[in-house]
Amino acid sequence: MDVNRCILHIDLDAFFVSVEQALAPDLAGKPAVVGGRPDRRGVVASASYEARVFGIRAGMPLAQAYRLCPQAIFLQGSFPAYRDASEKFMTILADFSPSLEPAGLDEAYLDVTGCELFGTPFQIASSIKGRVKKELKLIASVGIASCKIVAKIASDLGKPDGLVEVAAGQEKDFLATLPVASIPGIGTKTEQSLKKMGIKTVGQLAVLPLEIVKNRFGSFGLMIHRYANGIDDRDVEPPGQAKSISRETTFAQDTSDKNFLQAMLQYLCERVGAELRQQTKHARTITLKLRYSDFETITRRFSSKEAIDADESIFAGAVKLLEQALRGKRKPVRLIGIGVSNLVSYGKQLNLLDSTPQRLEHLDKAIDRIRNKYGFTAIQTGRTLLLKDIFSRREGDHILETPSLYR
Ligand code: TTP
Ligand code: MG
Repeated sequence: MDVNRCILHIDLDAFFVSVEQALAPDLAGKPAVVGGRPDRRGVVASASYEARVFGIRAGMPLAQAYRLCPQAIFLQGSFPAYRDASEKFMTILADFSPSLEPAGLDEAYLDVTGCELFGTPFQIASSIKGRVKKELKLIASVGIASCKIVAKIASDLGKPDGLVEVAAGQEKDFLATLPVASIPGIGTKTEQSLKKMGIKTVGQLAVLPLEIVKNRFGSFGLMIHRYANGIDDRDVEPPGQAKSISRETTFAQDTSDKNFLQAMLQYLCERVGAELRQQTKHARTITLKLRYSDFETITRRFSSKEAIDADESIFAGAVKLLEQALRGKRKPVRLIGIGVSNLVSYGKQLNLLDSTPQRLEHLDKAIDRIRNKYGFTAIQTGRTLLLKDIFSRREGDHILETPSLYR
């Protein structure tokens, strides 16, 4: 606990769907789902709270969502609109404190320590909610606490339209009765393991002897134990220090076709590369994510001393990881994703760091310019031509790839 800090966690309610509802007010108050047509494969990305009454949840197959609520409105989704809303949301937050850390498109941490000028933390949270509602027609849920983890759990607990403040010193009491799954990072697997140990609430986890959590869950165990005790030293880190950039996509059909996988990988590398260059960053680490048909999910990482930003360099690393990952595996692939991290900013060291051949640099720059003007798929390169059919089948706005949530 740090009584000196005051951190807000702000998360928009039913983000994708709420943006759709703000754009088409006749959707307001109705069960609606973003993710695509229910007769296609794919999962629910976002469900309105009206749809959640029927049991629909993010991550659920669309077909199941349809069975639960056939009258729900199923929307394809339009990523540019979400990005636009996200940027406006972050701009509002930045008015309240320079210490702003976006943690996703629709969520952010804001350190308001010493921001008395704008009022008490509760008043700041209320002002944020008011501006988001008025200017974006969206609803924000806010948690206020002395550390990130408690602020995040508090914003989640109050949803929808929440505003929950946890007074300094009350963190442990606040968490004690909540189910362990309230702690971000504790998924079904850990939840089940803890249950077998007789641990159901955060309070029970908090008092477990350290040796037991360490032996059972390693360093992850120590982290959730600290969180369960309301202890989280992480600072709010503004995006200058952005940690990673990633893109992933789920296939319409599971596939073992190596050429196709490589084509999609190249496309995703190009998306990541474009974003990297837009942020004027270089990356030292590449991470491949694969989900197989049976939902087994793996990540493979590669780091080098050299920091890169060229599409071709990212792809070269990624394709090696893909080959390693597929070696000896028979299972078809359901999802593929690529991320870069360990980012460094362009700066005086550019010449030292940047060993990208000039040819590649010019090529990427030229392609970036055209894509910025005419859209990303205006140019398709090399093996991504294989994906032409996919691009042409998907009409209008579509979510082919989403920034992945490697959390
Ligand atoms: P969340 O904030 O987790 O979900 P949400 O905003 O839809 O609902 P709420 O916060 O009220 O519980 O995620 C933000 C957006 O990220 C969400 O609107 C859609 C996208 N997303 C996916 O694409 N896939 C997912 O599995 C999840 C959880 C979210
Ligand atoms: Mg949200």
